[in-house]
Amino acid sequence: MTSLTAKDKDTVKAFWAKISSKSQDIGADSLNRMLIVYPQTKTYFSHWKDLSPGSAQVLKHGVTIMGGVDYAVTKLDDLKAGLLNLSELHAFTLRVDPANFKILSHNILVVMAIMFPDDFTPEVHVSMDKFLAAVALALAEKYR
Ligand code: HNI
Repeated sequence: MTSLTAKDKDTVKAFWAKISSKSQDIGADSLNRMLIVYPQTKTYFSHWKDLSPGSAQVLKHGVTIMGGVDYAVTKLDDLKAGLLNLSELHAFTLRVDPANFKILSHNILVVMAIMFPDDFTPEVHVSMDKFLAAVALALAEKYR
């Protein structure tokens, strides 16, 4: 995976600044889609009592996930170090199969394209895709 160029980082920061006020909606819809389109991911949330779209827990976790993405945007220059704790949580405590990181990232891109069609240009798309792939790689770091 090619690393993020300076241009990628600027593109990610500029796009994120534009859309982060909607991060709750982005997170909730991305999580909803992941649970519906890839139902195998539900197993990680079986301890939740209500997995239905728009449930308080799904909405709340949508905010949580995007909080992680928001934090990753501030750690663009060293995602592995920045996301170390989160990687340990997902690897050791939650035992999330790292293949699912790509699945969630895909859904986040789909929701961004739907919600921000004008801003989500091909240039933004490639930088956001590379950024989310780098986040997935950093989250999978502790699996090695
Ligand atoms: Ni993830 C908890 C961020 C992908 C399943 N996850 C978190 C938390 C953050 C977070 C932040 C809260 C940590 C805390 O409580 O301190 N998760 C992210 C990010 C990504 C991601 C940034 C990728 C972009 N998580 C995934 C994926 C799955 C996943 C792909 C499963 C398919 N995450 C969880 C579960 C929890 C979780 C399960 C605990 C939720 C709970 O309430 O018990």
